[in-house]
Amino acid sequence: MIQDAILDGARFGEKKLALLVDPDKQAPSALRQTGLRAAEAGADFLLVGGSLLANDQLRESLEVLREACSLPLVLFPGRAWQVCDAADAILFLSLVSGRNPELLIGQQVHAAPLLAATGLEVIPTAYLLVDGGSVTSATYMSQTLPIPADKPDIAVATALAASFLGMRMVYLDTGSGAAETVRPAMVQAVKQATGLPLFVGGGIRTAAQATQAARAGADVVVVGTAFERDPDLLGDLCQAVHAATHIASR
Ligand code: 1GP
Repeated sequence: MIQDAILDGARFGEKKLALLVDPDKQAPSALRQTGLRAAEAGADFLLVGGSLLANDQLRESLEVLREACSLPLVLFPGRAWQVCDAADAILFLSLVSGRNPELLIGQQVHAAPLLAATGLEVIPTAYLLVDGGSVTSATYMSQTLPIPADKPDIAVATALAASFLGMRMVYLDTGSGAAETVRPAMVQAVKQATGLPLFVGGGIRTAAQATQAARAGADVVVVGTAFERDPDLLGDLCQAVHAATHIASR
């Protein structure tokens, strides 16, 4: 079970890197190479999805990735129709930083019967968008206000509420391609307050930023845009995240 692997990793301070693959940005024909490179670089799993997903190639994309590598495939859906049984698991997200009922519970109601009919592992995840200095697709498409970057107390209150509602993971995200990453003070505060496995992503482009996120408390560091711009970076980013494991557990 992927959720158990993430929970165990978080318990023992093992840091993971998830590569975000947006099928809108890479044609299925290019994804074989992505899968191969991700496995070779040492990524722990793939997150597949996006805010828009304008093309209808989700299943094909997953099948190509499956054939190219043995990494777990986890859906990161922007909408209910991004449910596909060619993946292994789904981050069942509720956008708790926003007040858009459609993304708090509406889409989830549409997705639930589809999910019940598949064997997909469902991972209940509180999704918090944080201001990263630019309007990202995630913020625009969700029509919600992100949490101000310098207000860790709001992120803590939001993540705690989600944890009391029973959500099992927290994802702090400034959105794909964001100018800035989530600040370490916010990562640290949310991790400390909730103790839940924590995903952190958005705007991570360098090994130093990946290390910073992992050391601050991220259990899973998510990278997308940096890989799209320079696939050769992924090895360094994975190494940086995995090296933080030893630091965190000392
Ligand atoms: C977005 O956290 C992910 O949801 C990844 O962001 O594309 O900026 O790495 P980047």
